[in-house]
Amino acid sequence: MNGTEGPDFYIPMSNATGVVRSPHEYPQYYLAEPWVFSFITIYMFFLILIGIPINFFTLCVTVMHKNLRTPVYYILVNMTMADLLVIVVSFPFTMHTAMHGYFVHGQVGCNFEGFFTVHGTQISLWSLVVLAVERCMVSCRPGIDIRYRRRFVVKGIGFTWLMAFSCSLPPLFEWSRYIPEGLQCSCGVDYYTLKPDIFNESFINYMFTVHLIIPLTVISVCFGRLLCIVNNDAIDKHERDANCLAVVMTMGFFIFWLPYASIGWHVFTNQGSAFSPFAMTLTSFFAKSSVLYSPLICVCLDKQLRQCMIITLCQGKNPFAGDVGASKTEYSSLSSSSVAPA
Ligand SMILES: *C/C=C(C)/C=C\C=C(C)\C=C\C1=C(C)CCCC1(C)C
Ligand SMILES: *[C@@H]1O[C@H](CO)[C@@H](O)[C@H](O)[C@H]1NC(C)=O
Ligand SMILES: *[C@@H]1O[C@H](CO)[C@@H](O)[C@H](O)[C@H]1NC(C)=O
Repeated sequence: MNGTEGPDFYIPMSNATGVVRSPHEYPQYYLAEPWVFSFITIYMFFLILIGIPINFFTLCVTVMHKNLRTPVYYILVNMTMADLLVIVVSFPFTMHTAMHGYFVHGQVGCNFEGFFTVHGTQISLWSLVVLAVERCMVSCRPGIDIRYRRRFVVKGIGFTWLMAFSCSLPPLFEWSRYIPEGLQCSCGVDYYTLKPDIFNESFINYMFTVHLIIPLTVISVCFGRLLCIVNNDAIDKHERDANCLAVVMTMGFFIFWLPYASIGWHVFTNQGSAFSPFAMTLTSFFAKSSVLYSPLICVCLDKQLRQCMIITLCQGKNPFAGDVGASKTEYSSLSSSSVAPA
């Protein structure tokens, strides 16, 4: 045996030596030295510390500035909200778990952490799908009505939440399950056992098909069509910049998530074979840092957003108090852009 299976865990280490213990009850210091767990704790702490302000700031700036109320930014708002959800709700659990070296919160904590991580990530993934389709629509049919695009994106955002729920909820209701993985201080879905009583195999196949392959295919088809018109001058410069932003954001997402998805798929298709808990932990914690990439990419690539951020920052001590009058006179050329939300 290459692993030790329990009722609610699977540890990728043989219990021949008798040291393996349930990750819901005992520290897992036989999998890695305690300093590795401390390192993970500090890493999570930094993700929370950096992730909250940059996502929150991006969210505030996008909501506050009227000239950022275009469909592309609606999607950005959806993505930053999803990131915040993951950082605020699920990361503190992960950090606390790593601090103790095992799942101190038990199966409930595991469900909680797994659910919110998968849910937030799926919202981001489906947001990128909606974005790709929207980009395709705008670029292939220039002059399409902005109100139509808005309605499309608003419906699309509803759709992202629906799709996210259809991936994150089933493991809570006995179609597969959330289970500690890697060094046993974060939770993912069960790639490790077949568990026919919870139809694990069908769920993993469903998850990889509907929640990875299909979105990836739709995105590829849309971006494939964008390639043909990349230098078409009939298309507004702003729209072409937005296309570029969409492509880079999507690449960012897959750079963070494909290593984890590949390991999960490998473990699933090679049931019972030996794999390193480090490989799982390394890729899953790398994937967790994806909560930082979308605002960072936008700040780097999007001049308009950057400008709005600078305006917000320079407005005074408390830009969120909405000092509208002053900003209107001081930044006359951009005055229409700095109206506080109603
Ligand atoms: C730290 C916790 C992690 C990484 C939790 C689990 C994540 C999943 C079960 C992820 C599933 C997938 C998502 C959300 C999007 C890309 C494809 C996927 C199926 C690997
Ligand atoms: C591993 O083996 C030891 C000694 O036989 C036993 O006490 C322990 O419960 C086993 N661990 C698991 C998780 O089954
Ligand atoms: C343990 O892993 C090795 C290498 O991955 C594999 O060849 C072997 O069949 C596995 N043993 C069991 C019991 O699955």
